[in-house]
Amino acid sequence: MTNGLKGRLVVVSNRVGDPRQGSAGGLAVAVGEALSSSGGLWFGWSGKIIEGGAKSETKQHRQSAGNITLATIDLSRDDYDSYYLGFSNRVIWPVFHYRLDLADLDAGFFEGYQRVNRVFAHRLMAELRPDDVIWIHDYHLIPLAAELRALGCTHRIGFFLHIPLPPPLILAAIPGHEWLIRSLFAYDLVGLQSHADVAHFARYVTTEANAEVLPDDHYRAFGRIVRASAYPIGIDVEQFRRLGEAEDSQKMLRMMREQYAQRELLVGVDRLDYSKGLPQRFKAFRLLLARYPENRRRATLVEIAPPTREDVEAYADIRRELEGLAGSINGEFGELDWMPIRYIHRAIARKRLPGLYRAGRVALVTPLRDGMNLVAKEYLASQDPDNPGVLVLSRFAGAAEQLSEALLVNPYDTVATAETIERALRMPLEERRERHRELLRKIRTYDVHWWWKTFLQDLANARRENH
Ligand code: GDG
Repeated sequence: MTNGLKGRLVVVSNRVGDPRQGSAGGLAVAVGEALSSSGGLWFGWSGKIIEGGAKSETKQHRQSAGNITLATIDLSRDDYDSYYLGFSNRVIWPVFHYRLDLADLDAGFFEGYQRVNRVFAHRLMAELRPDDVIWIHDYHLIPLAAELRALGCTHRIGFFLHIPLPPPLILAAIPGHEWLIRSLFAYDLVGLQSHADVAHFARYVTTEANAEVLPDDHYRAFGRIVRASAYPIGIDVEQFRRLGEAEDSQKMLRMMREQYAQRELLVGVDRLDYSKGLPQRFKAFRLLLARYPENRRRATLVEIAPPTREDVEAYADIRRELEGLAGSINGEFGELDWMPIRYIHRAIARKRLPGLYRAGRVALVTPLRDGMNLVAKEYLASQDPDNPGVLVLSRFAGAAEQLSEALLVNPYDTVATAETIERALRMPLEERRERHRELLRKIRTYDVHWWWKTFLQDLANARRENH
């Protein structure tokens, strides 16, 4: 399989993963596959922080992973604090997930964000060949194309935003939002997760930047034309199913079925993040037990929530809140032989995940806001089509636009969510099969191969009046 590009593919993302290591999820798997298909360069931060250095190190690491070259740079402590922890994770992440209350908007991280994007641009320029096609990923690197253009780069450059793009009036809370969105016009193609995100982009650029709307998702503003379209990211369904058939997953499934033989299992798998709606999920589960007592001693919620970004304060808060909630629910309803919630603050190996998903009669994927949510798709791919489980999915996950046959919920409405979980637990086999058949068909059609091929094809065909 090739990626259909004439030139070499150059991927840039904040973190760079070795695609040969099976542990990676989400972005790393998807991008790794696009790169492996015909080789290329993957450029990003090494993950190393240089203590004491004022400026980001110019030392570059280079490594080969099959037909992919991995090129990475280190960051100074200052740059890590302002670019990564600061602007990326204390400003863009919360605001783009509609959480102005958690954003640190007056802390002046902006300069560090700009500086690191400039360093990336300088380092990348030195790597480029004339026919390269560049694909930049995610919110850490929004202005990278603008910095590259400032250095004279005329390559095709695409951008994919993995997180949601909020409505204009939320975006406008970020000091420097005009600059941020203007910098998107340095790309030839901007990919977003959902049609809702594209609508927000269109509304922002027409109202705040007087953009002219052109046919086929093209917009003209700031003297440039950009295309912005939806490319909902998918998973490698067949690979995930194969992972489910392998011994590690089968062992996991057997273990779960033995341990919970008398129970009905609900599963949740999320990076521990305030966008994932975990406290609301626990509260809905508590209401399920309170309002539908037949679930006591039966329904067990297994929540796997490995830590992320623990050096951001909001993450320590959510962890404390969850531990408190799990403890109080287990204290209130638990019995000597039944613990309602198993909350595990550690990752489980990827090769065992399909077994866990398959053991779950119901999956609770209830983020308050999510770009897409791949866990929903992994759960569907892991089910037995003859006896599938039920997906309870937040209407605020990008995935809800596609996966309309899931049971959609408003995660803020814990009473309605509890009712929907009850409905999921009681759903007749025929209805479960029908819904699952349609959902599986969708995730197979719009899988990860579809995602990167369609994006790269559109990037190769993008209008080039800009150059
Ligand atoms: C961002 C956007 C968008 C989770 N726990 C474990 C584990 N995971 C894996 C899952 C899945 C991945 O991590 C999480 O992907 P999501 O899509 O659910 O969410 P984010 O990490 O927030 O990703 C999101 C995505 O980018 C892609 O564009 O869908 O909206 O926020 O693959 O399986 N993997 C292992 N152990 C765990 O405990 N091995």
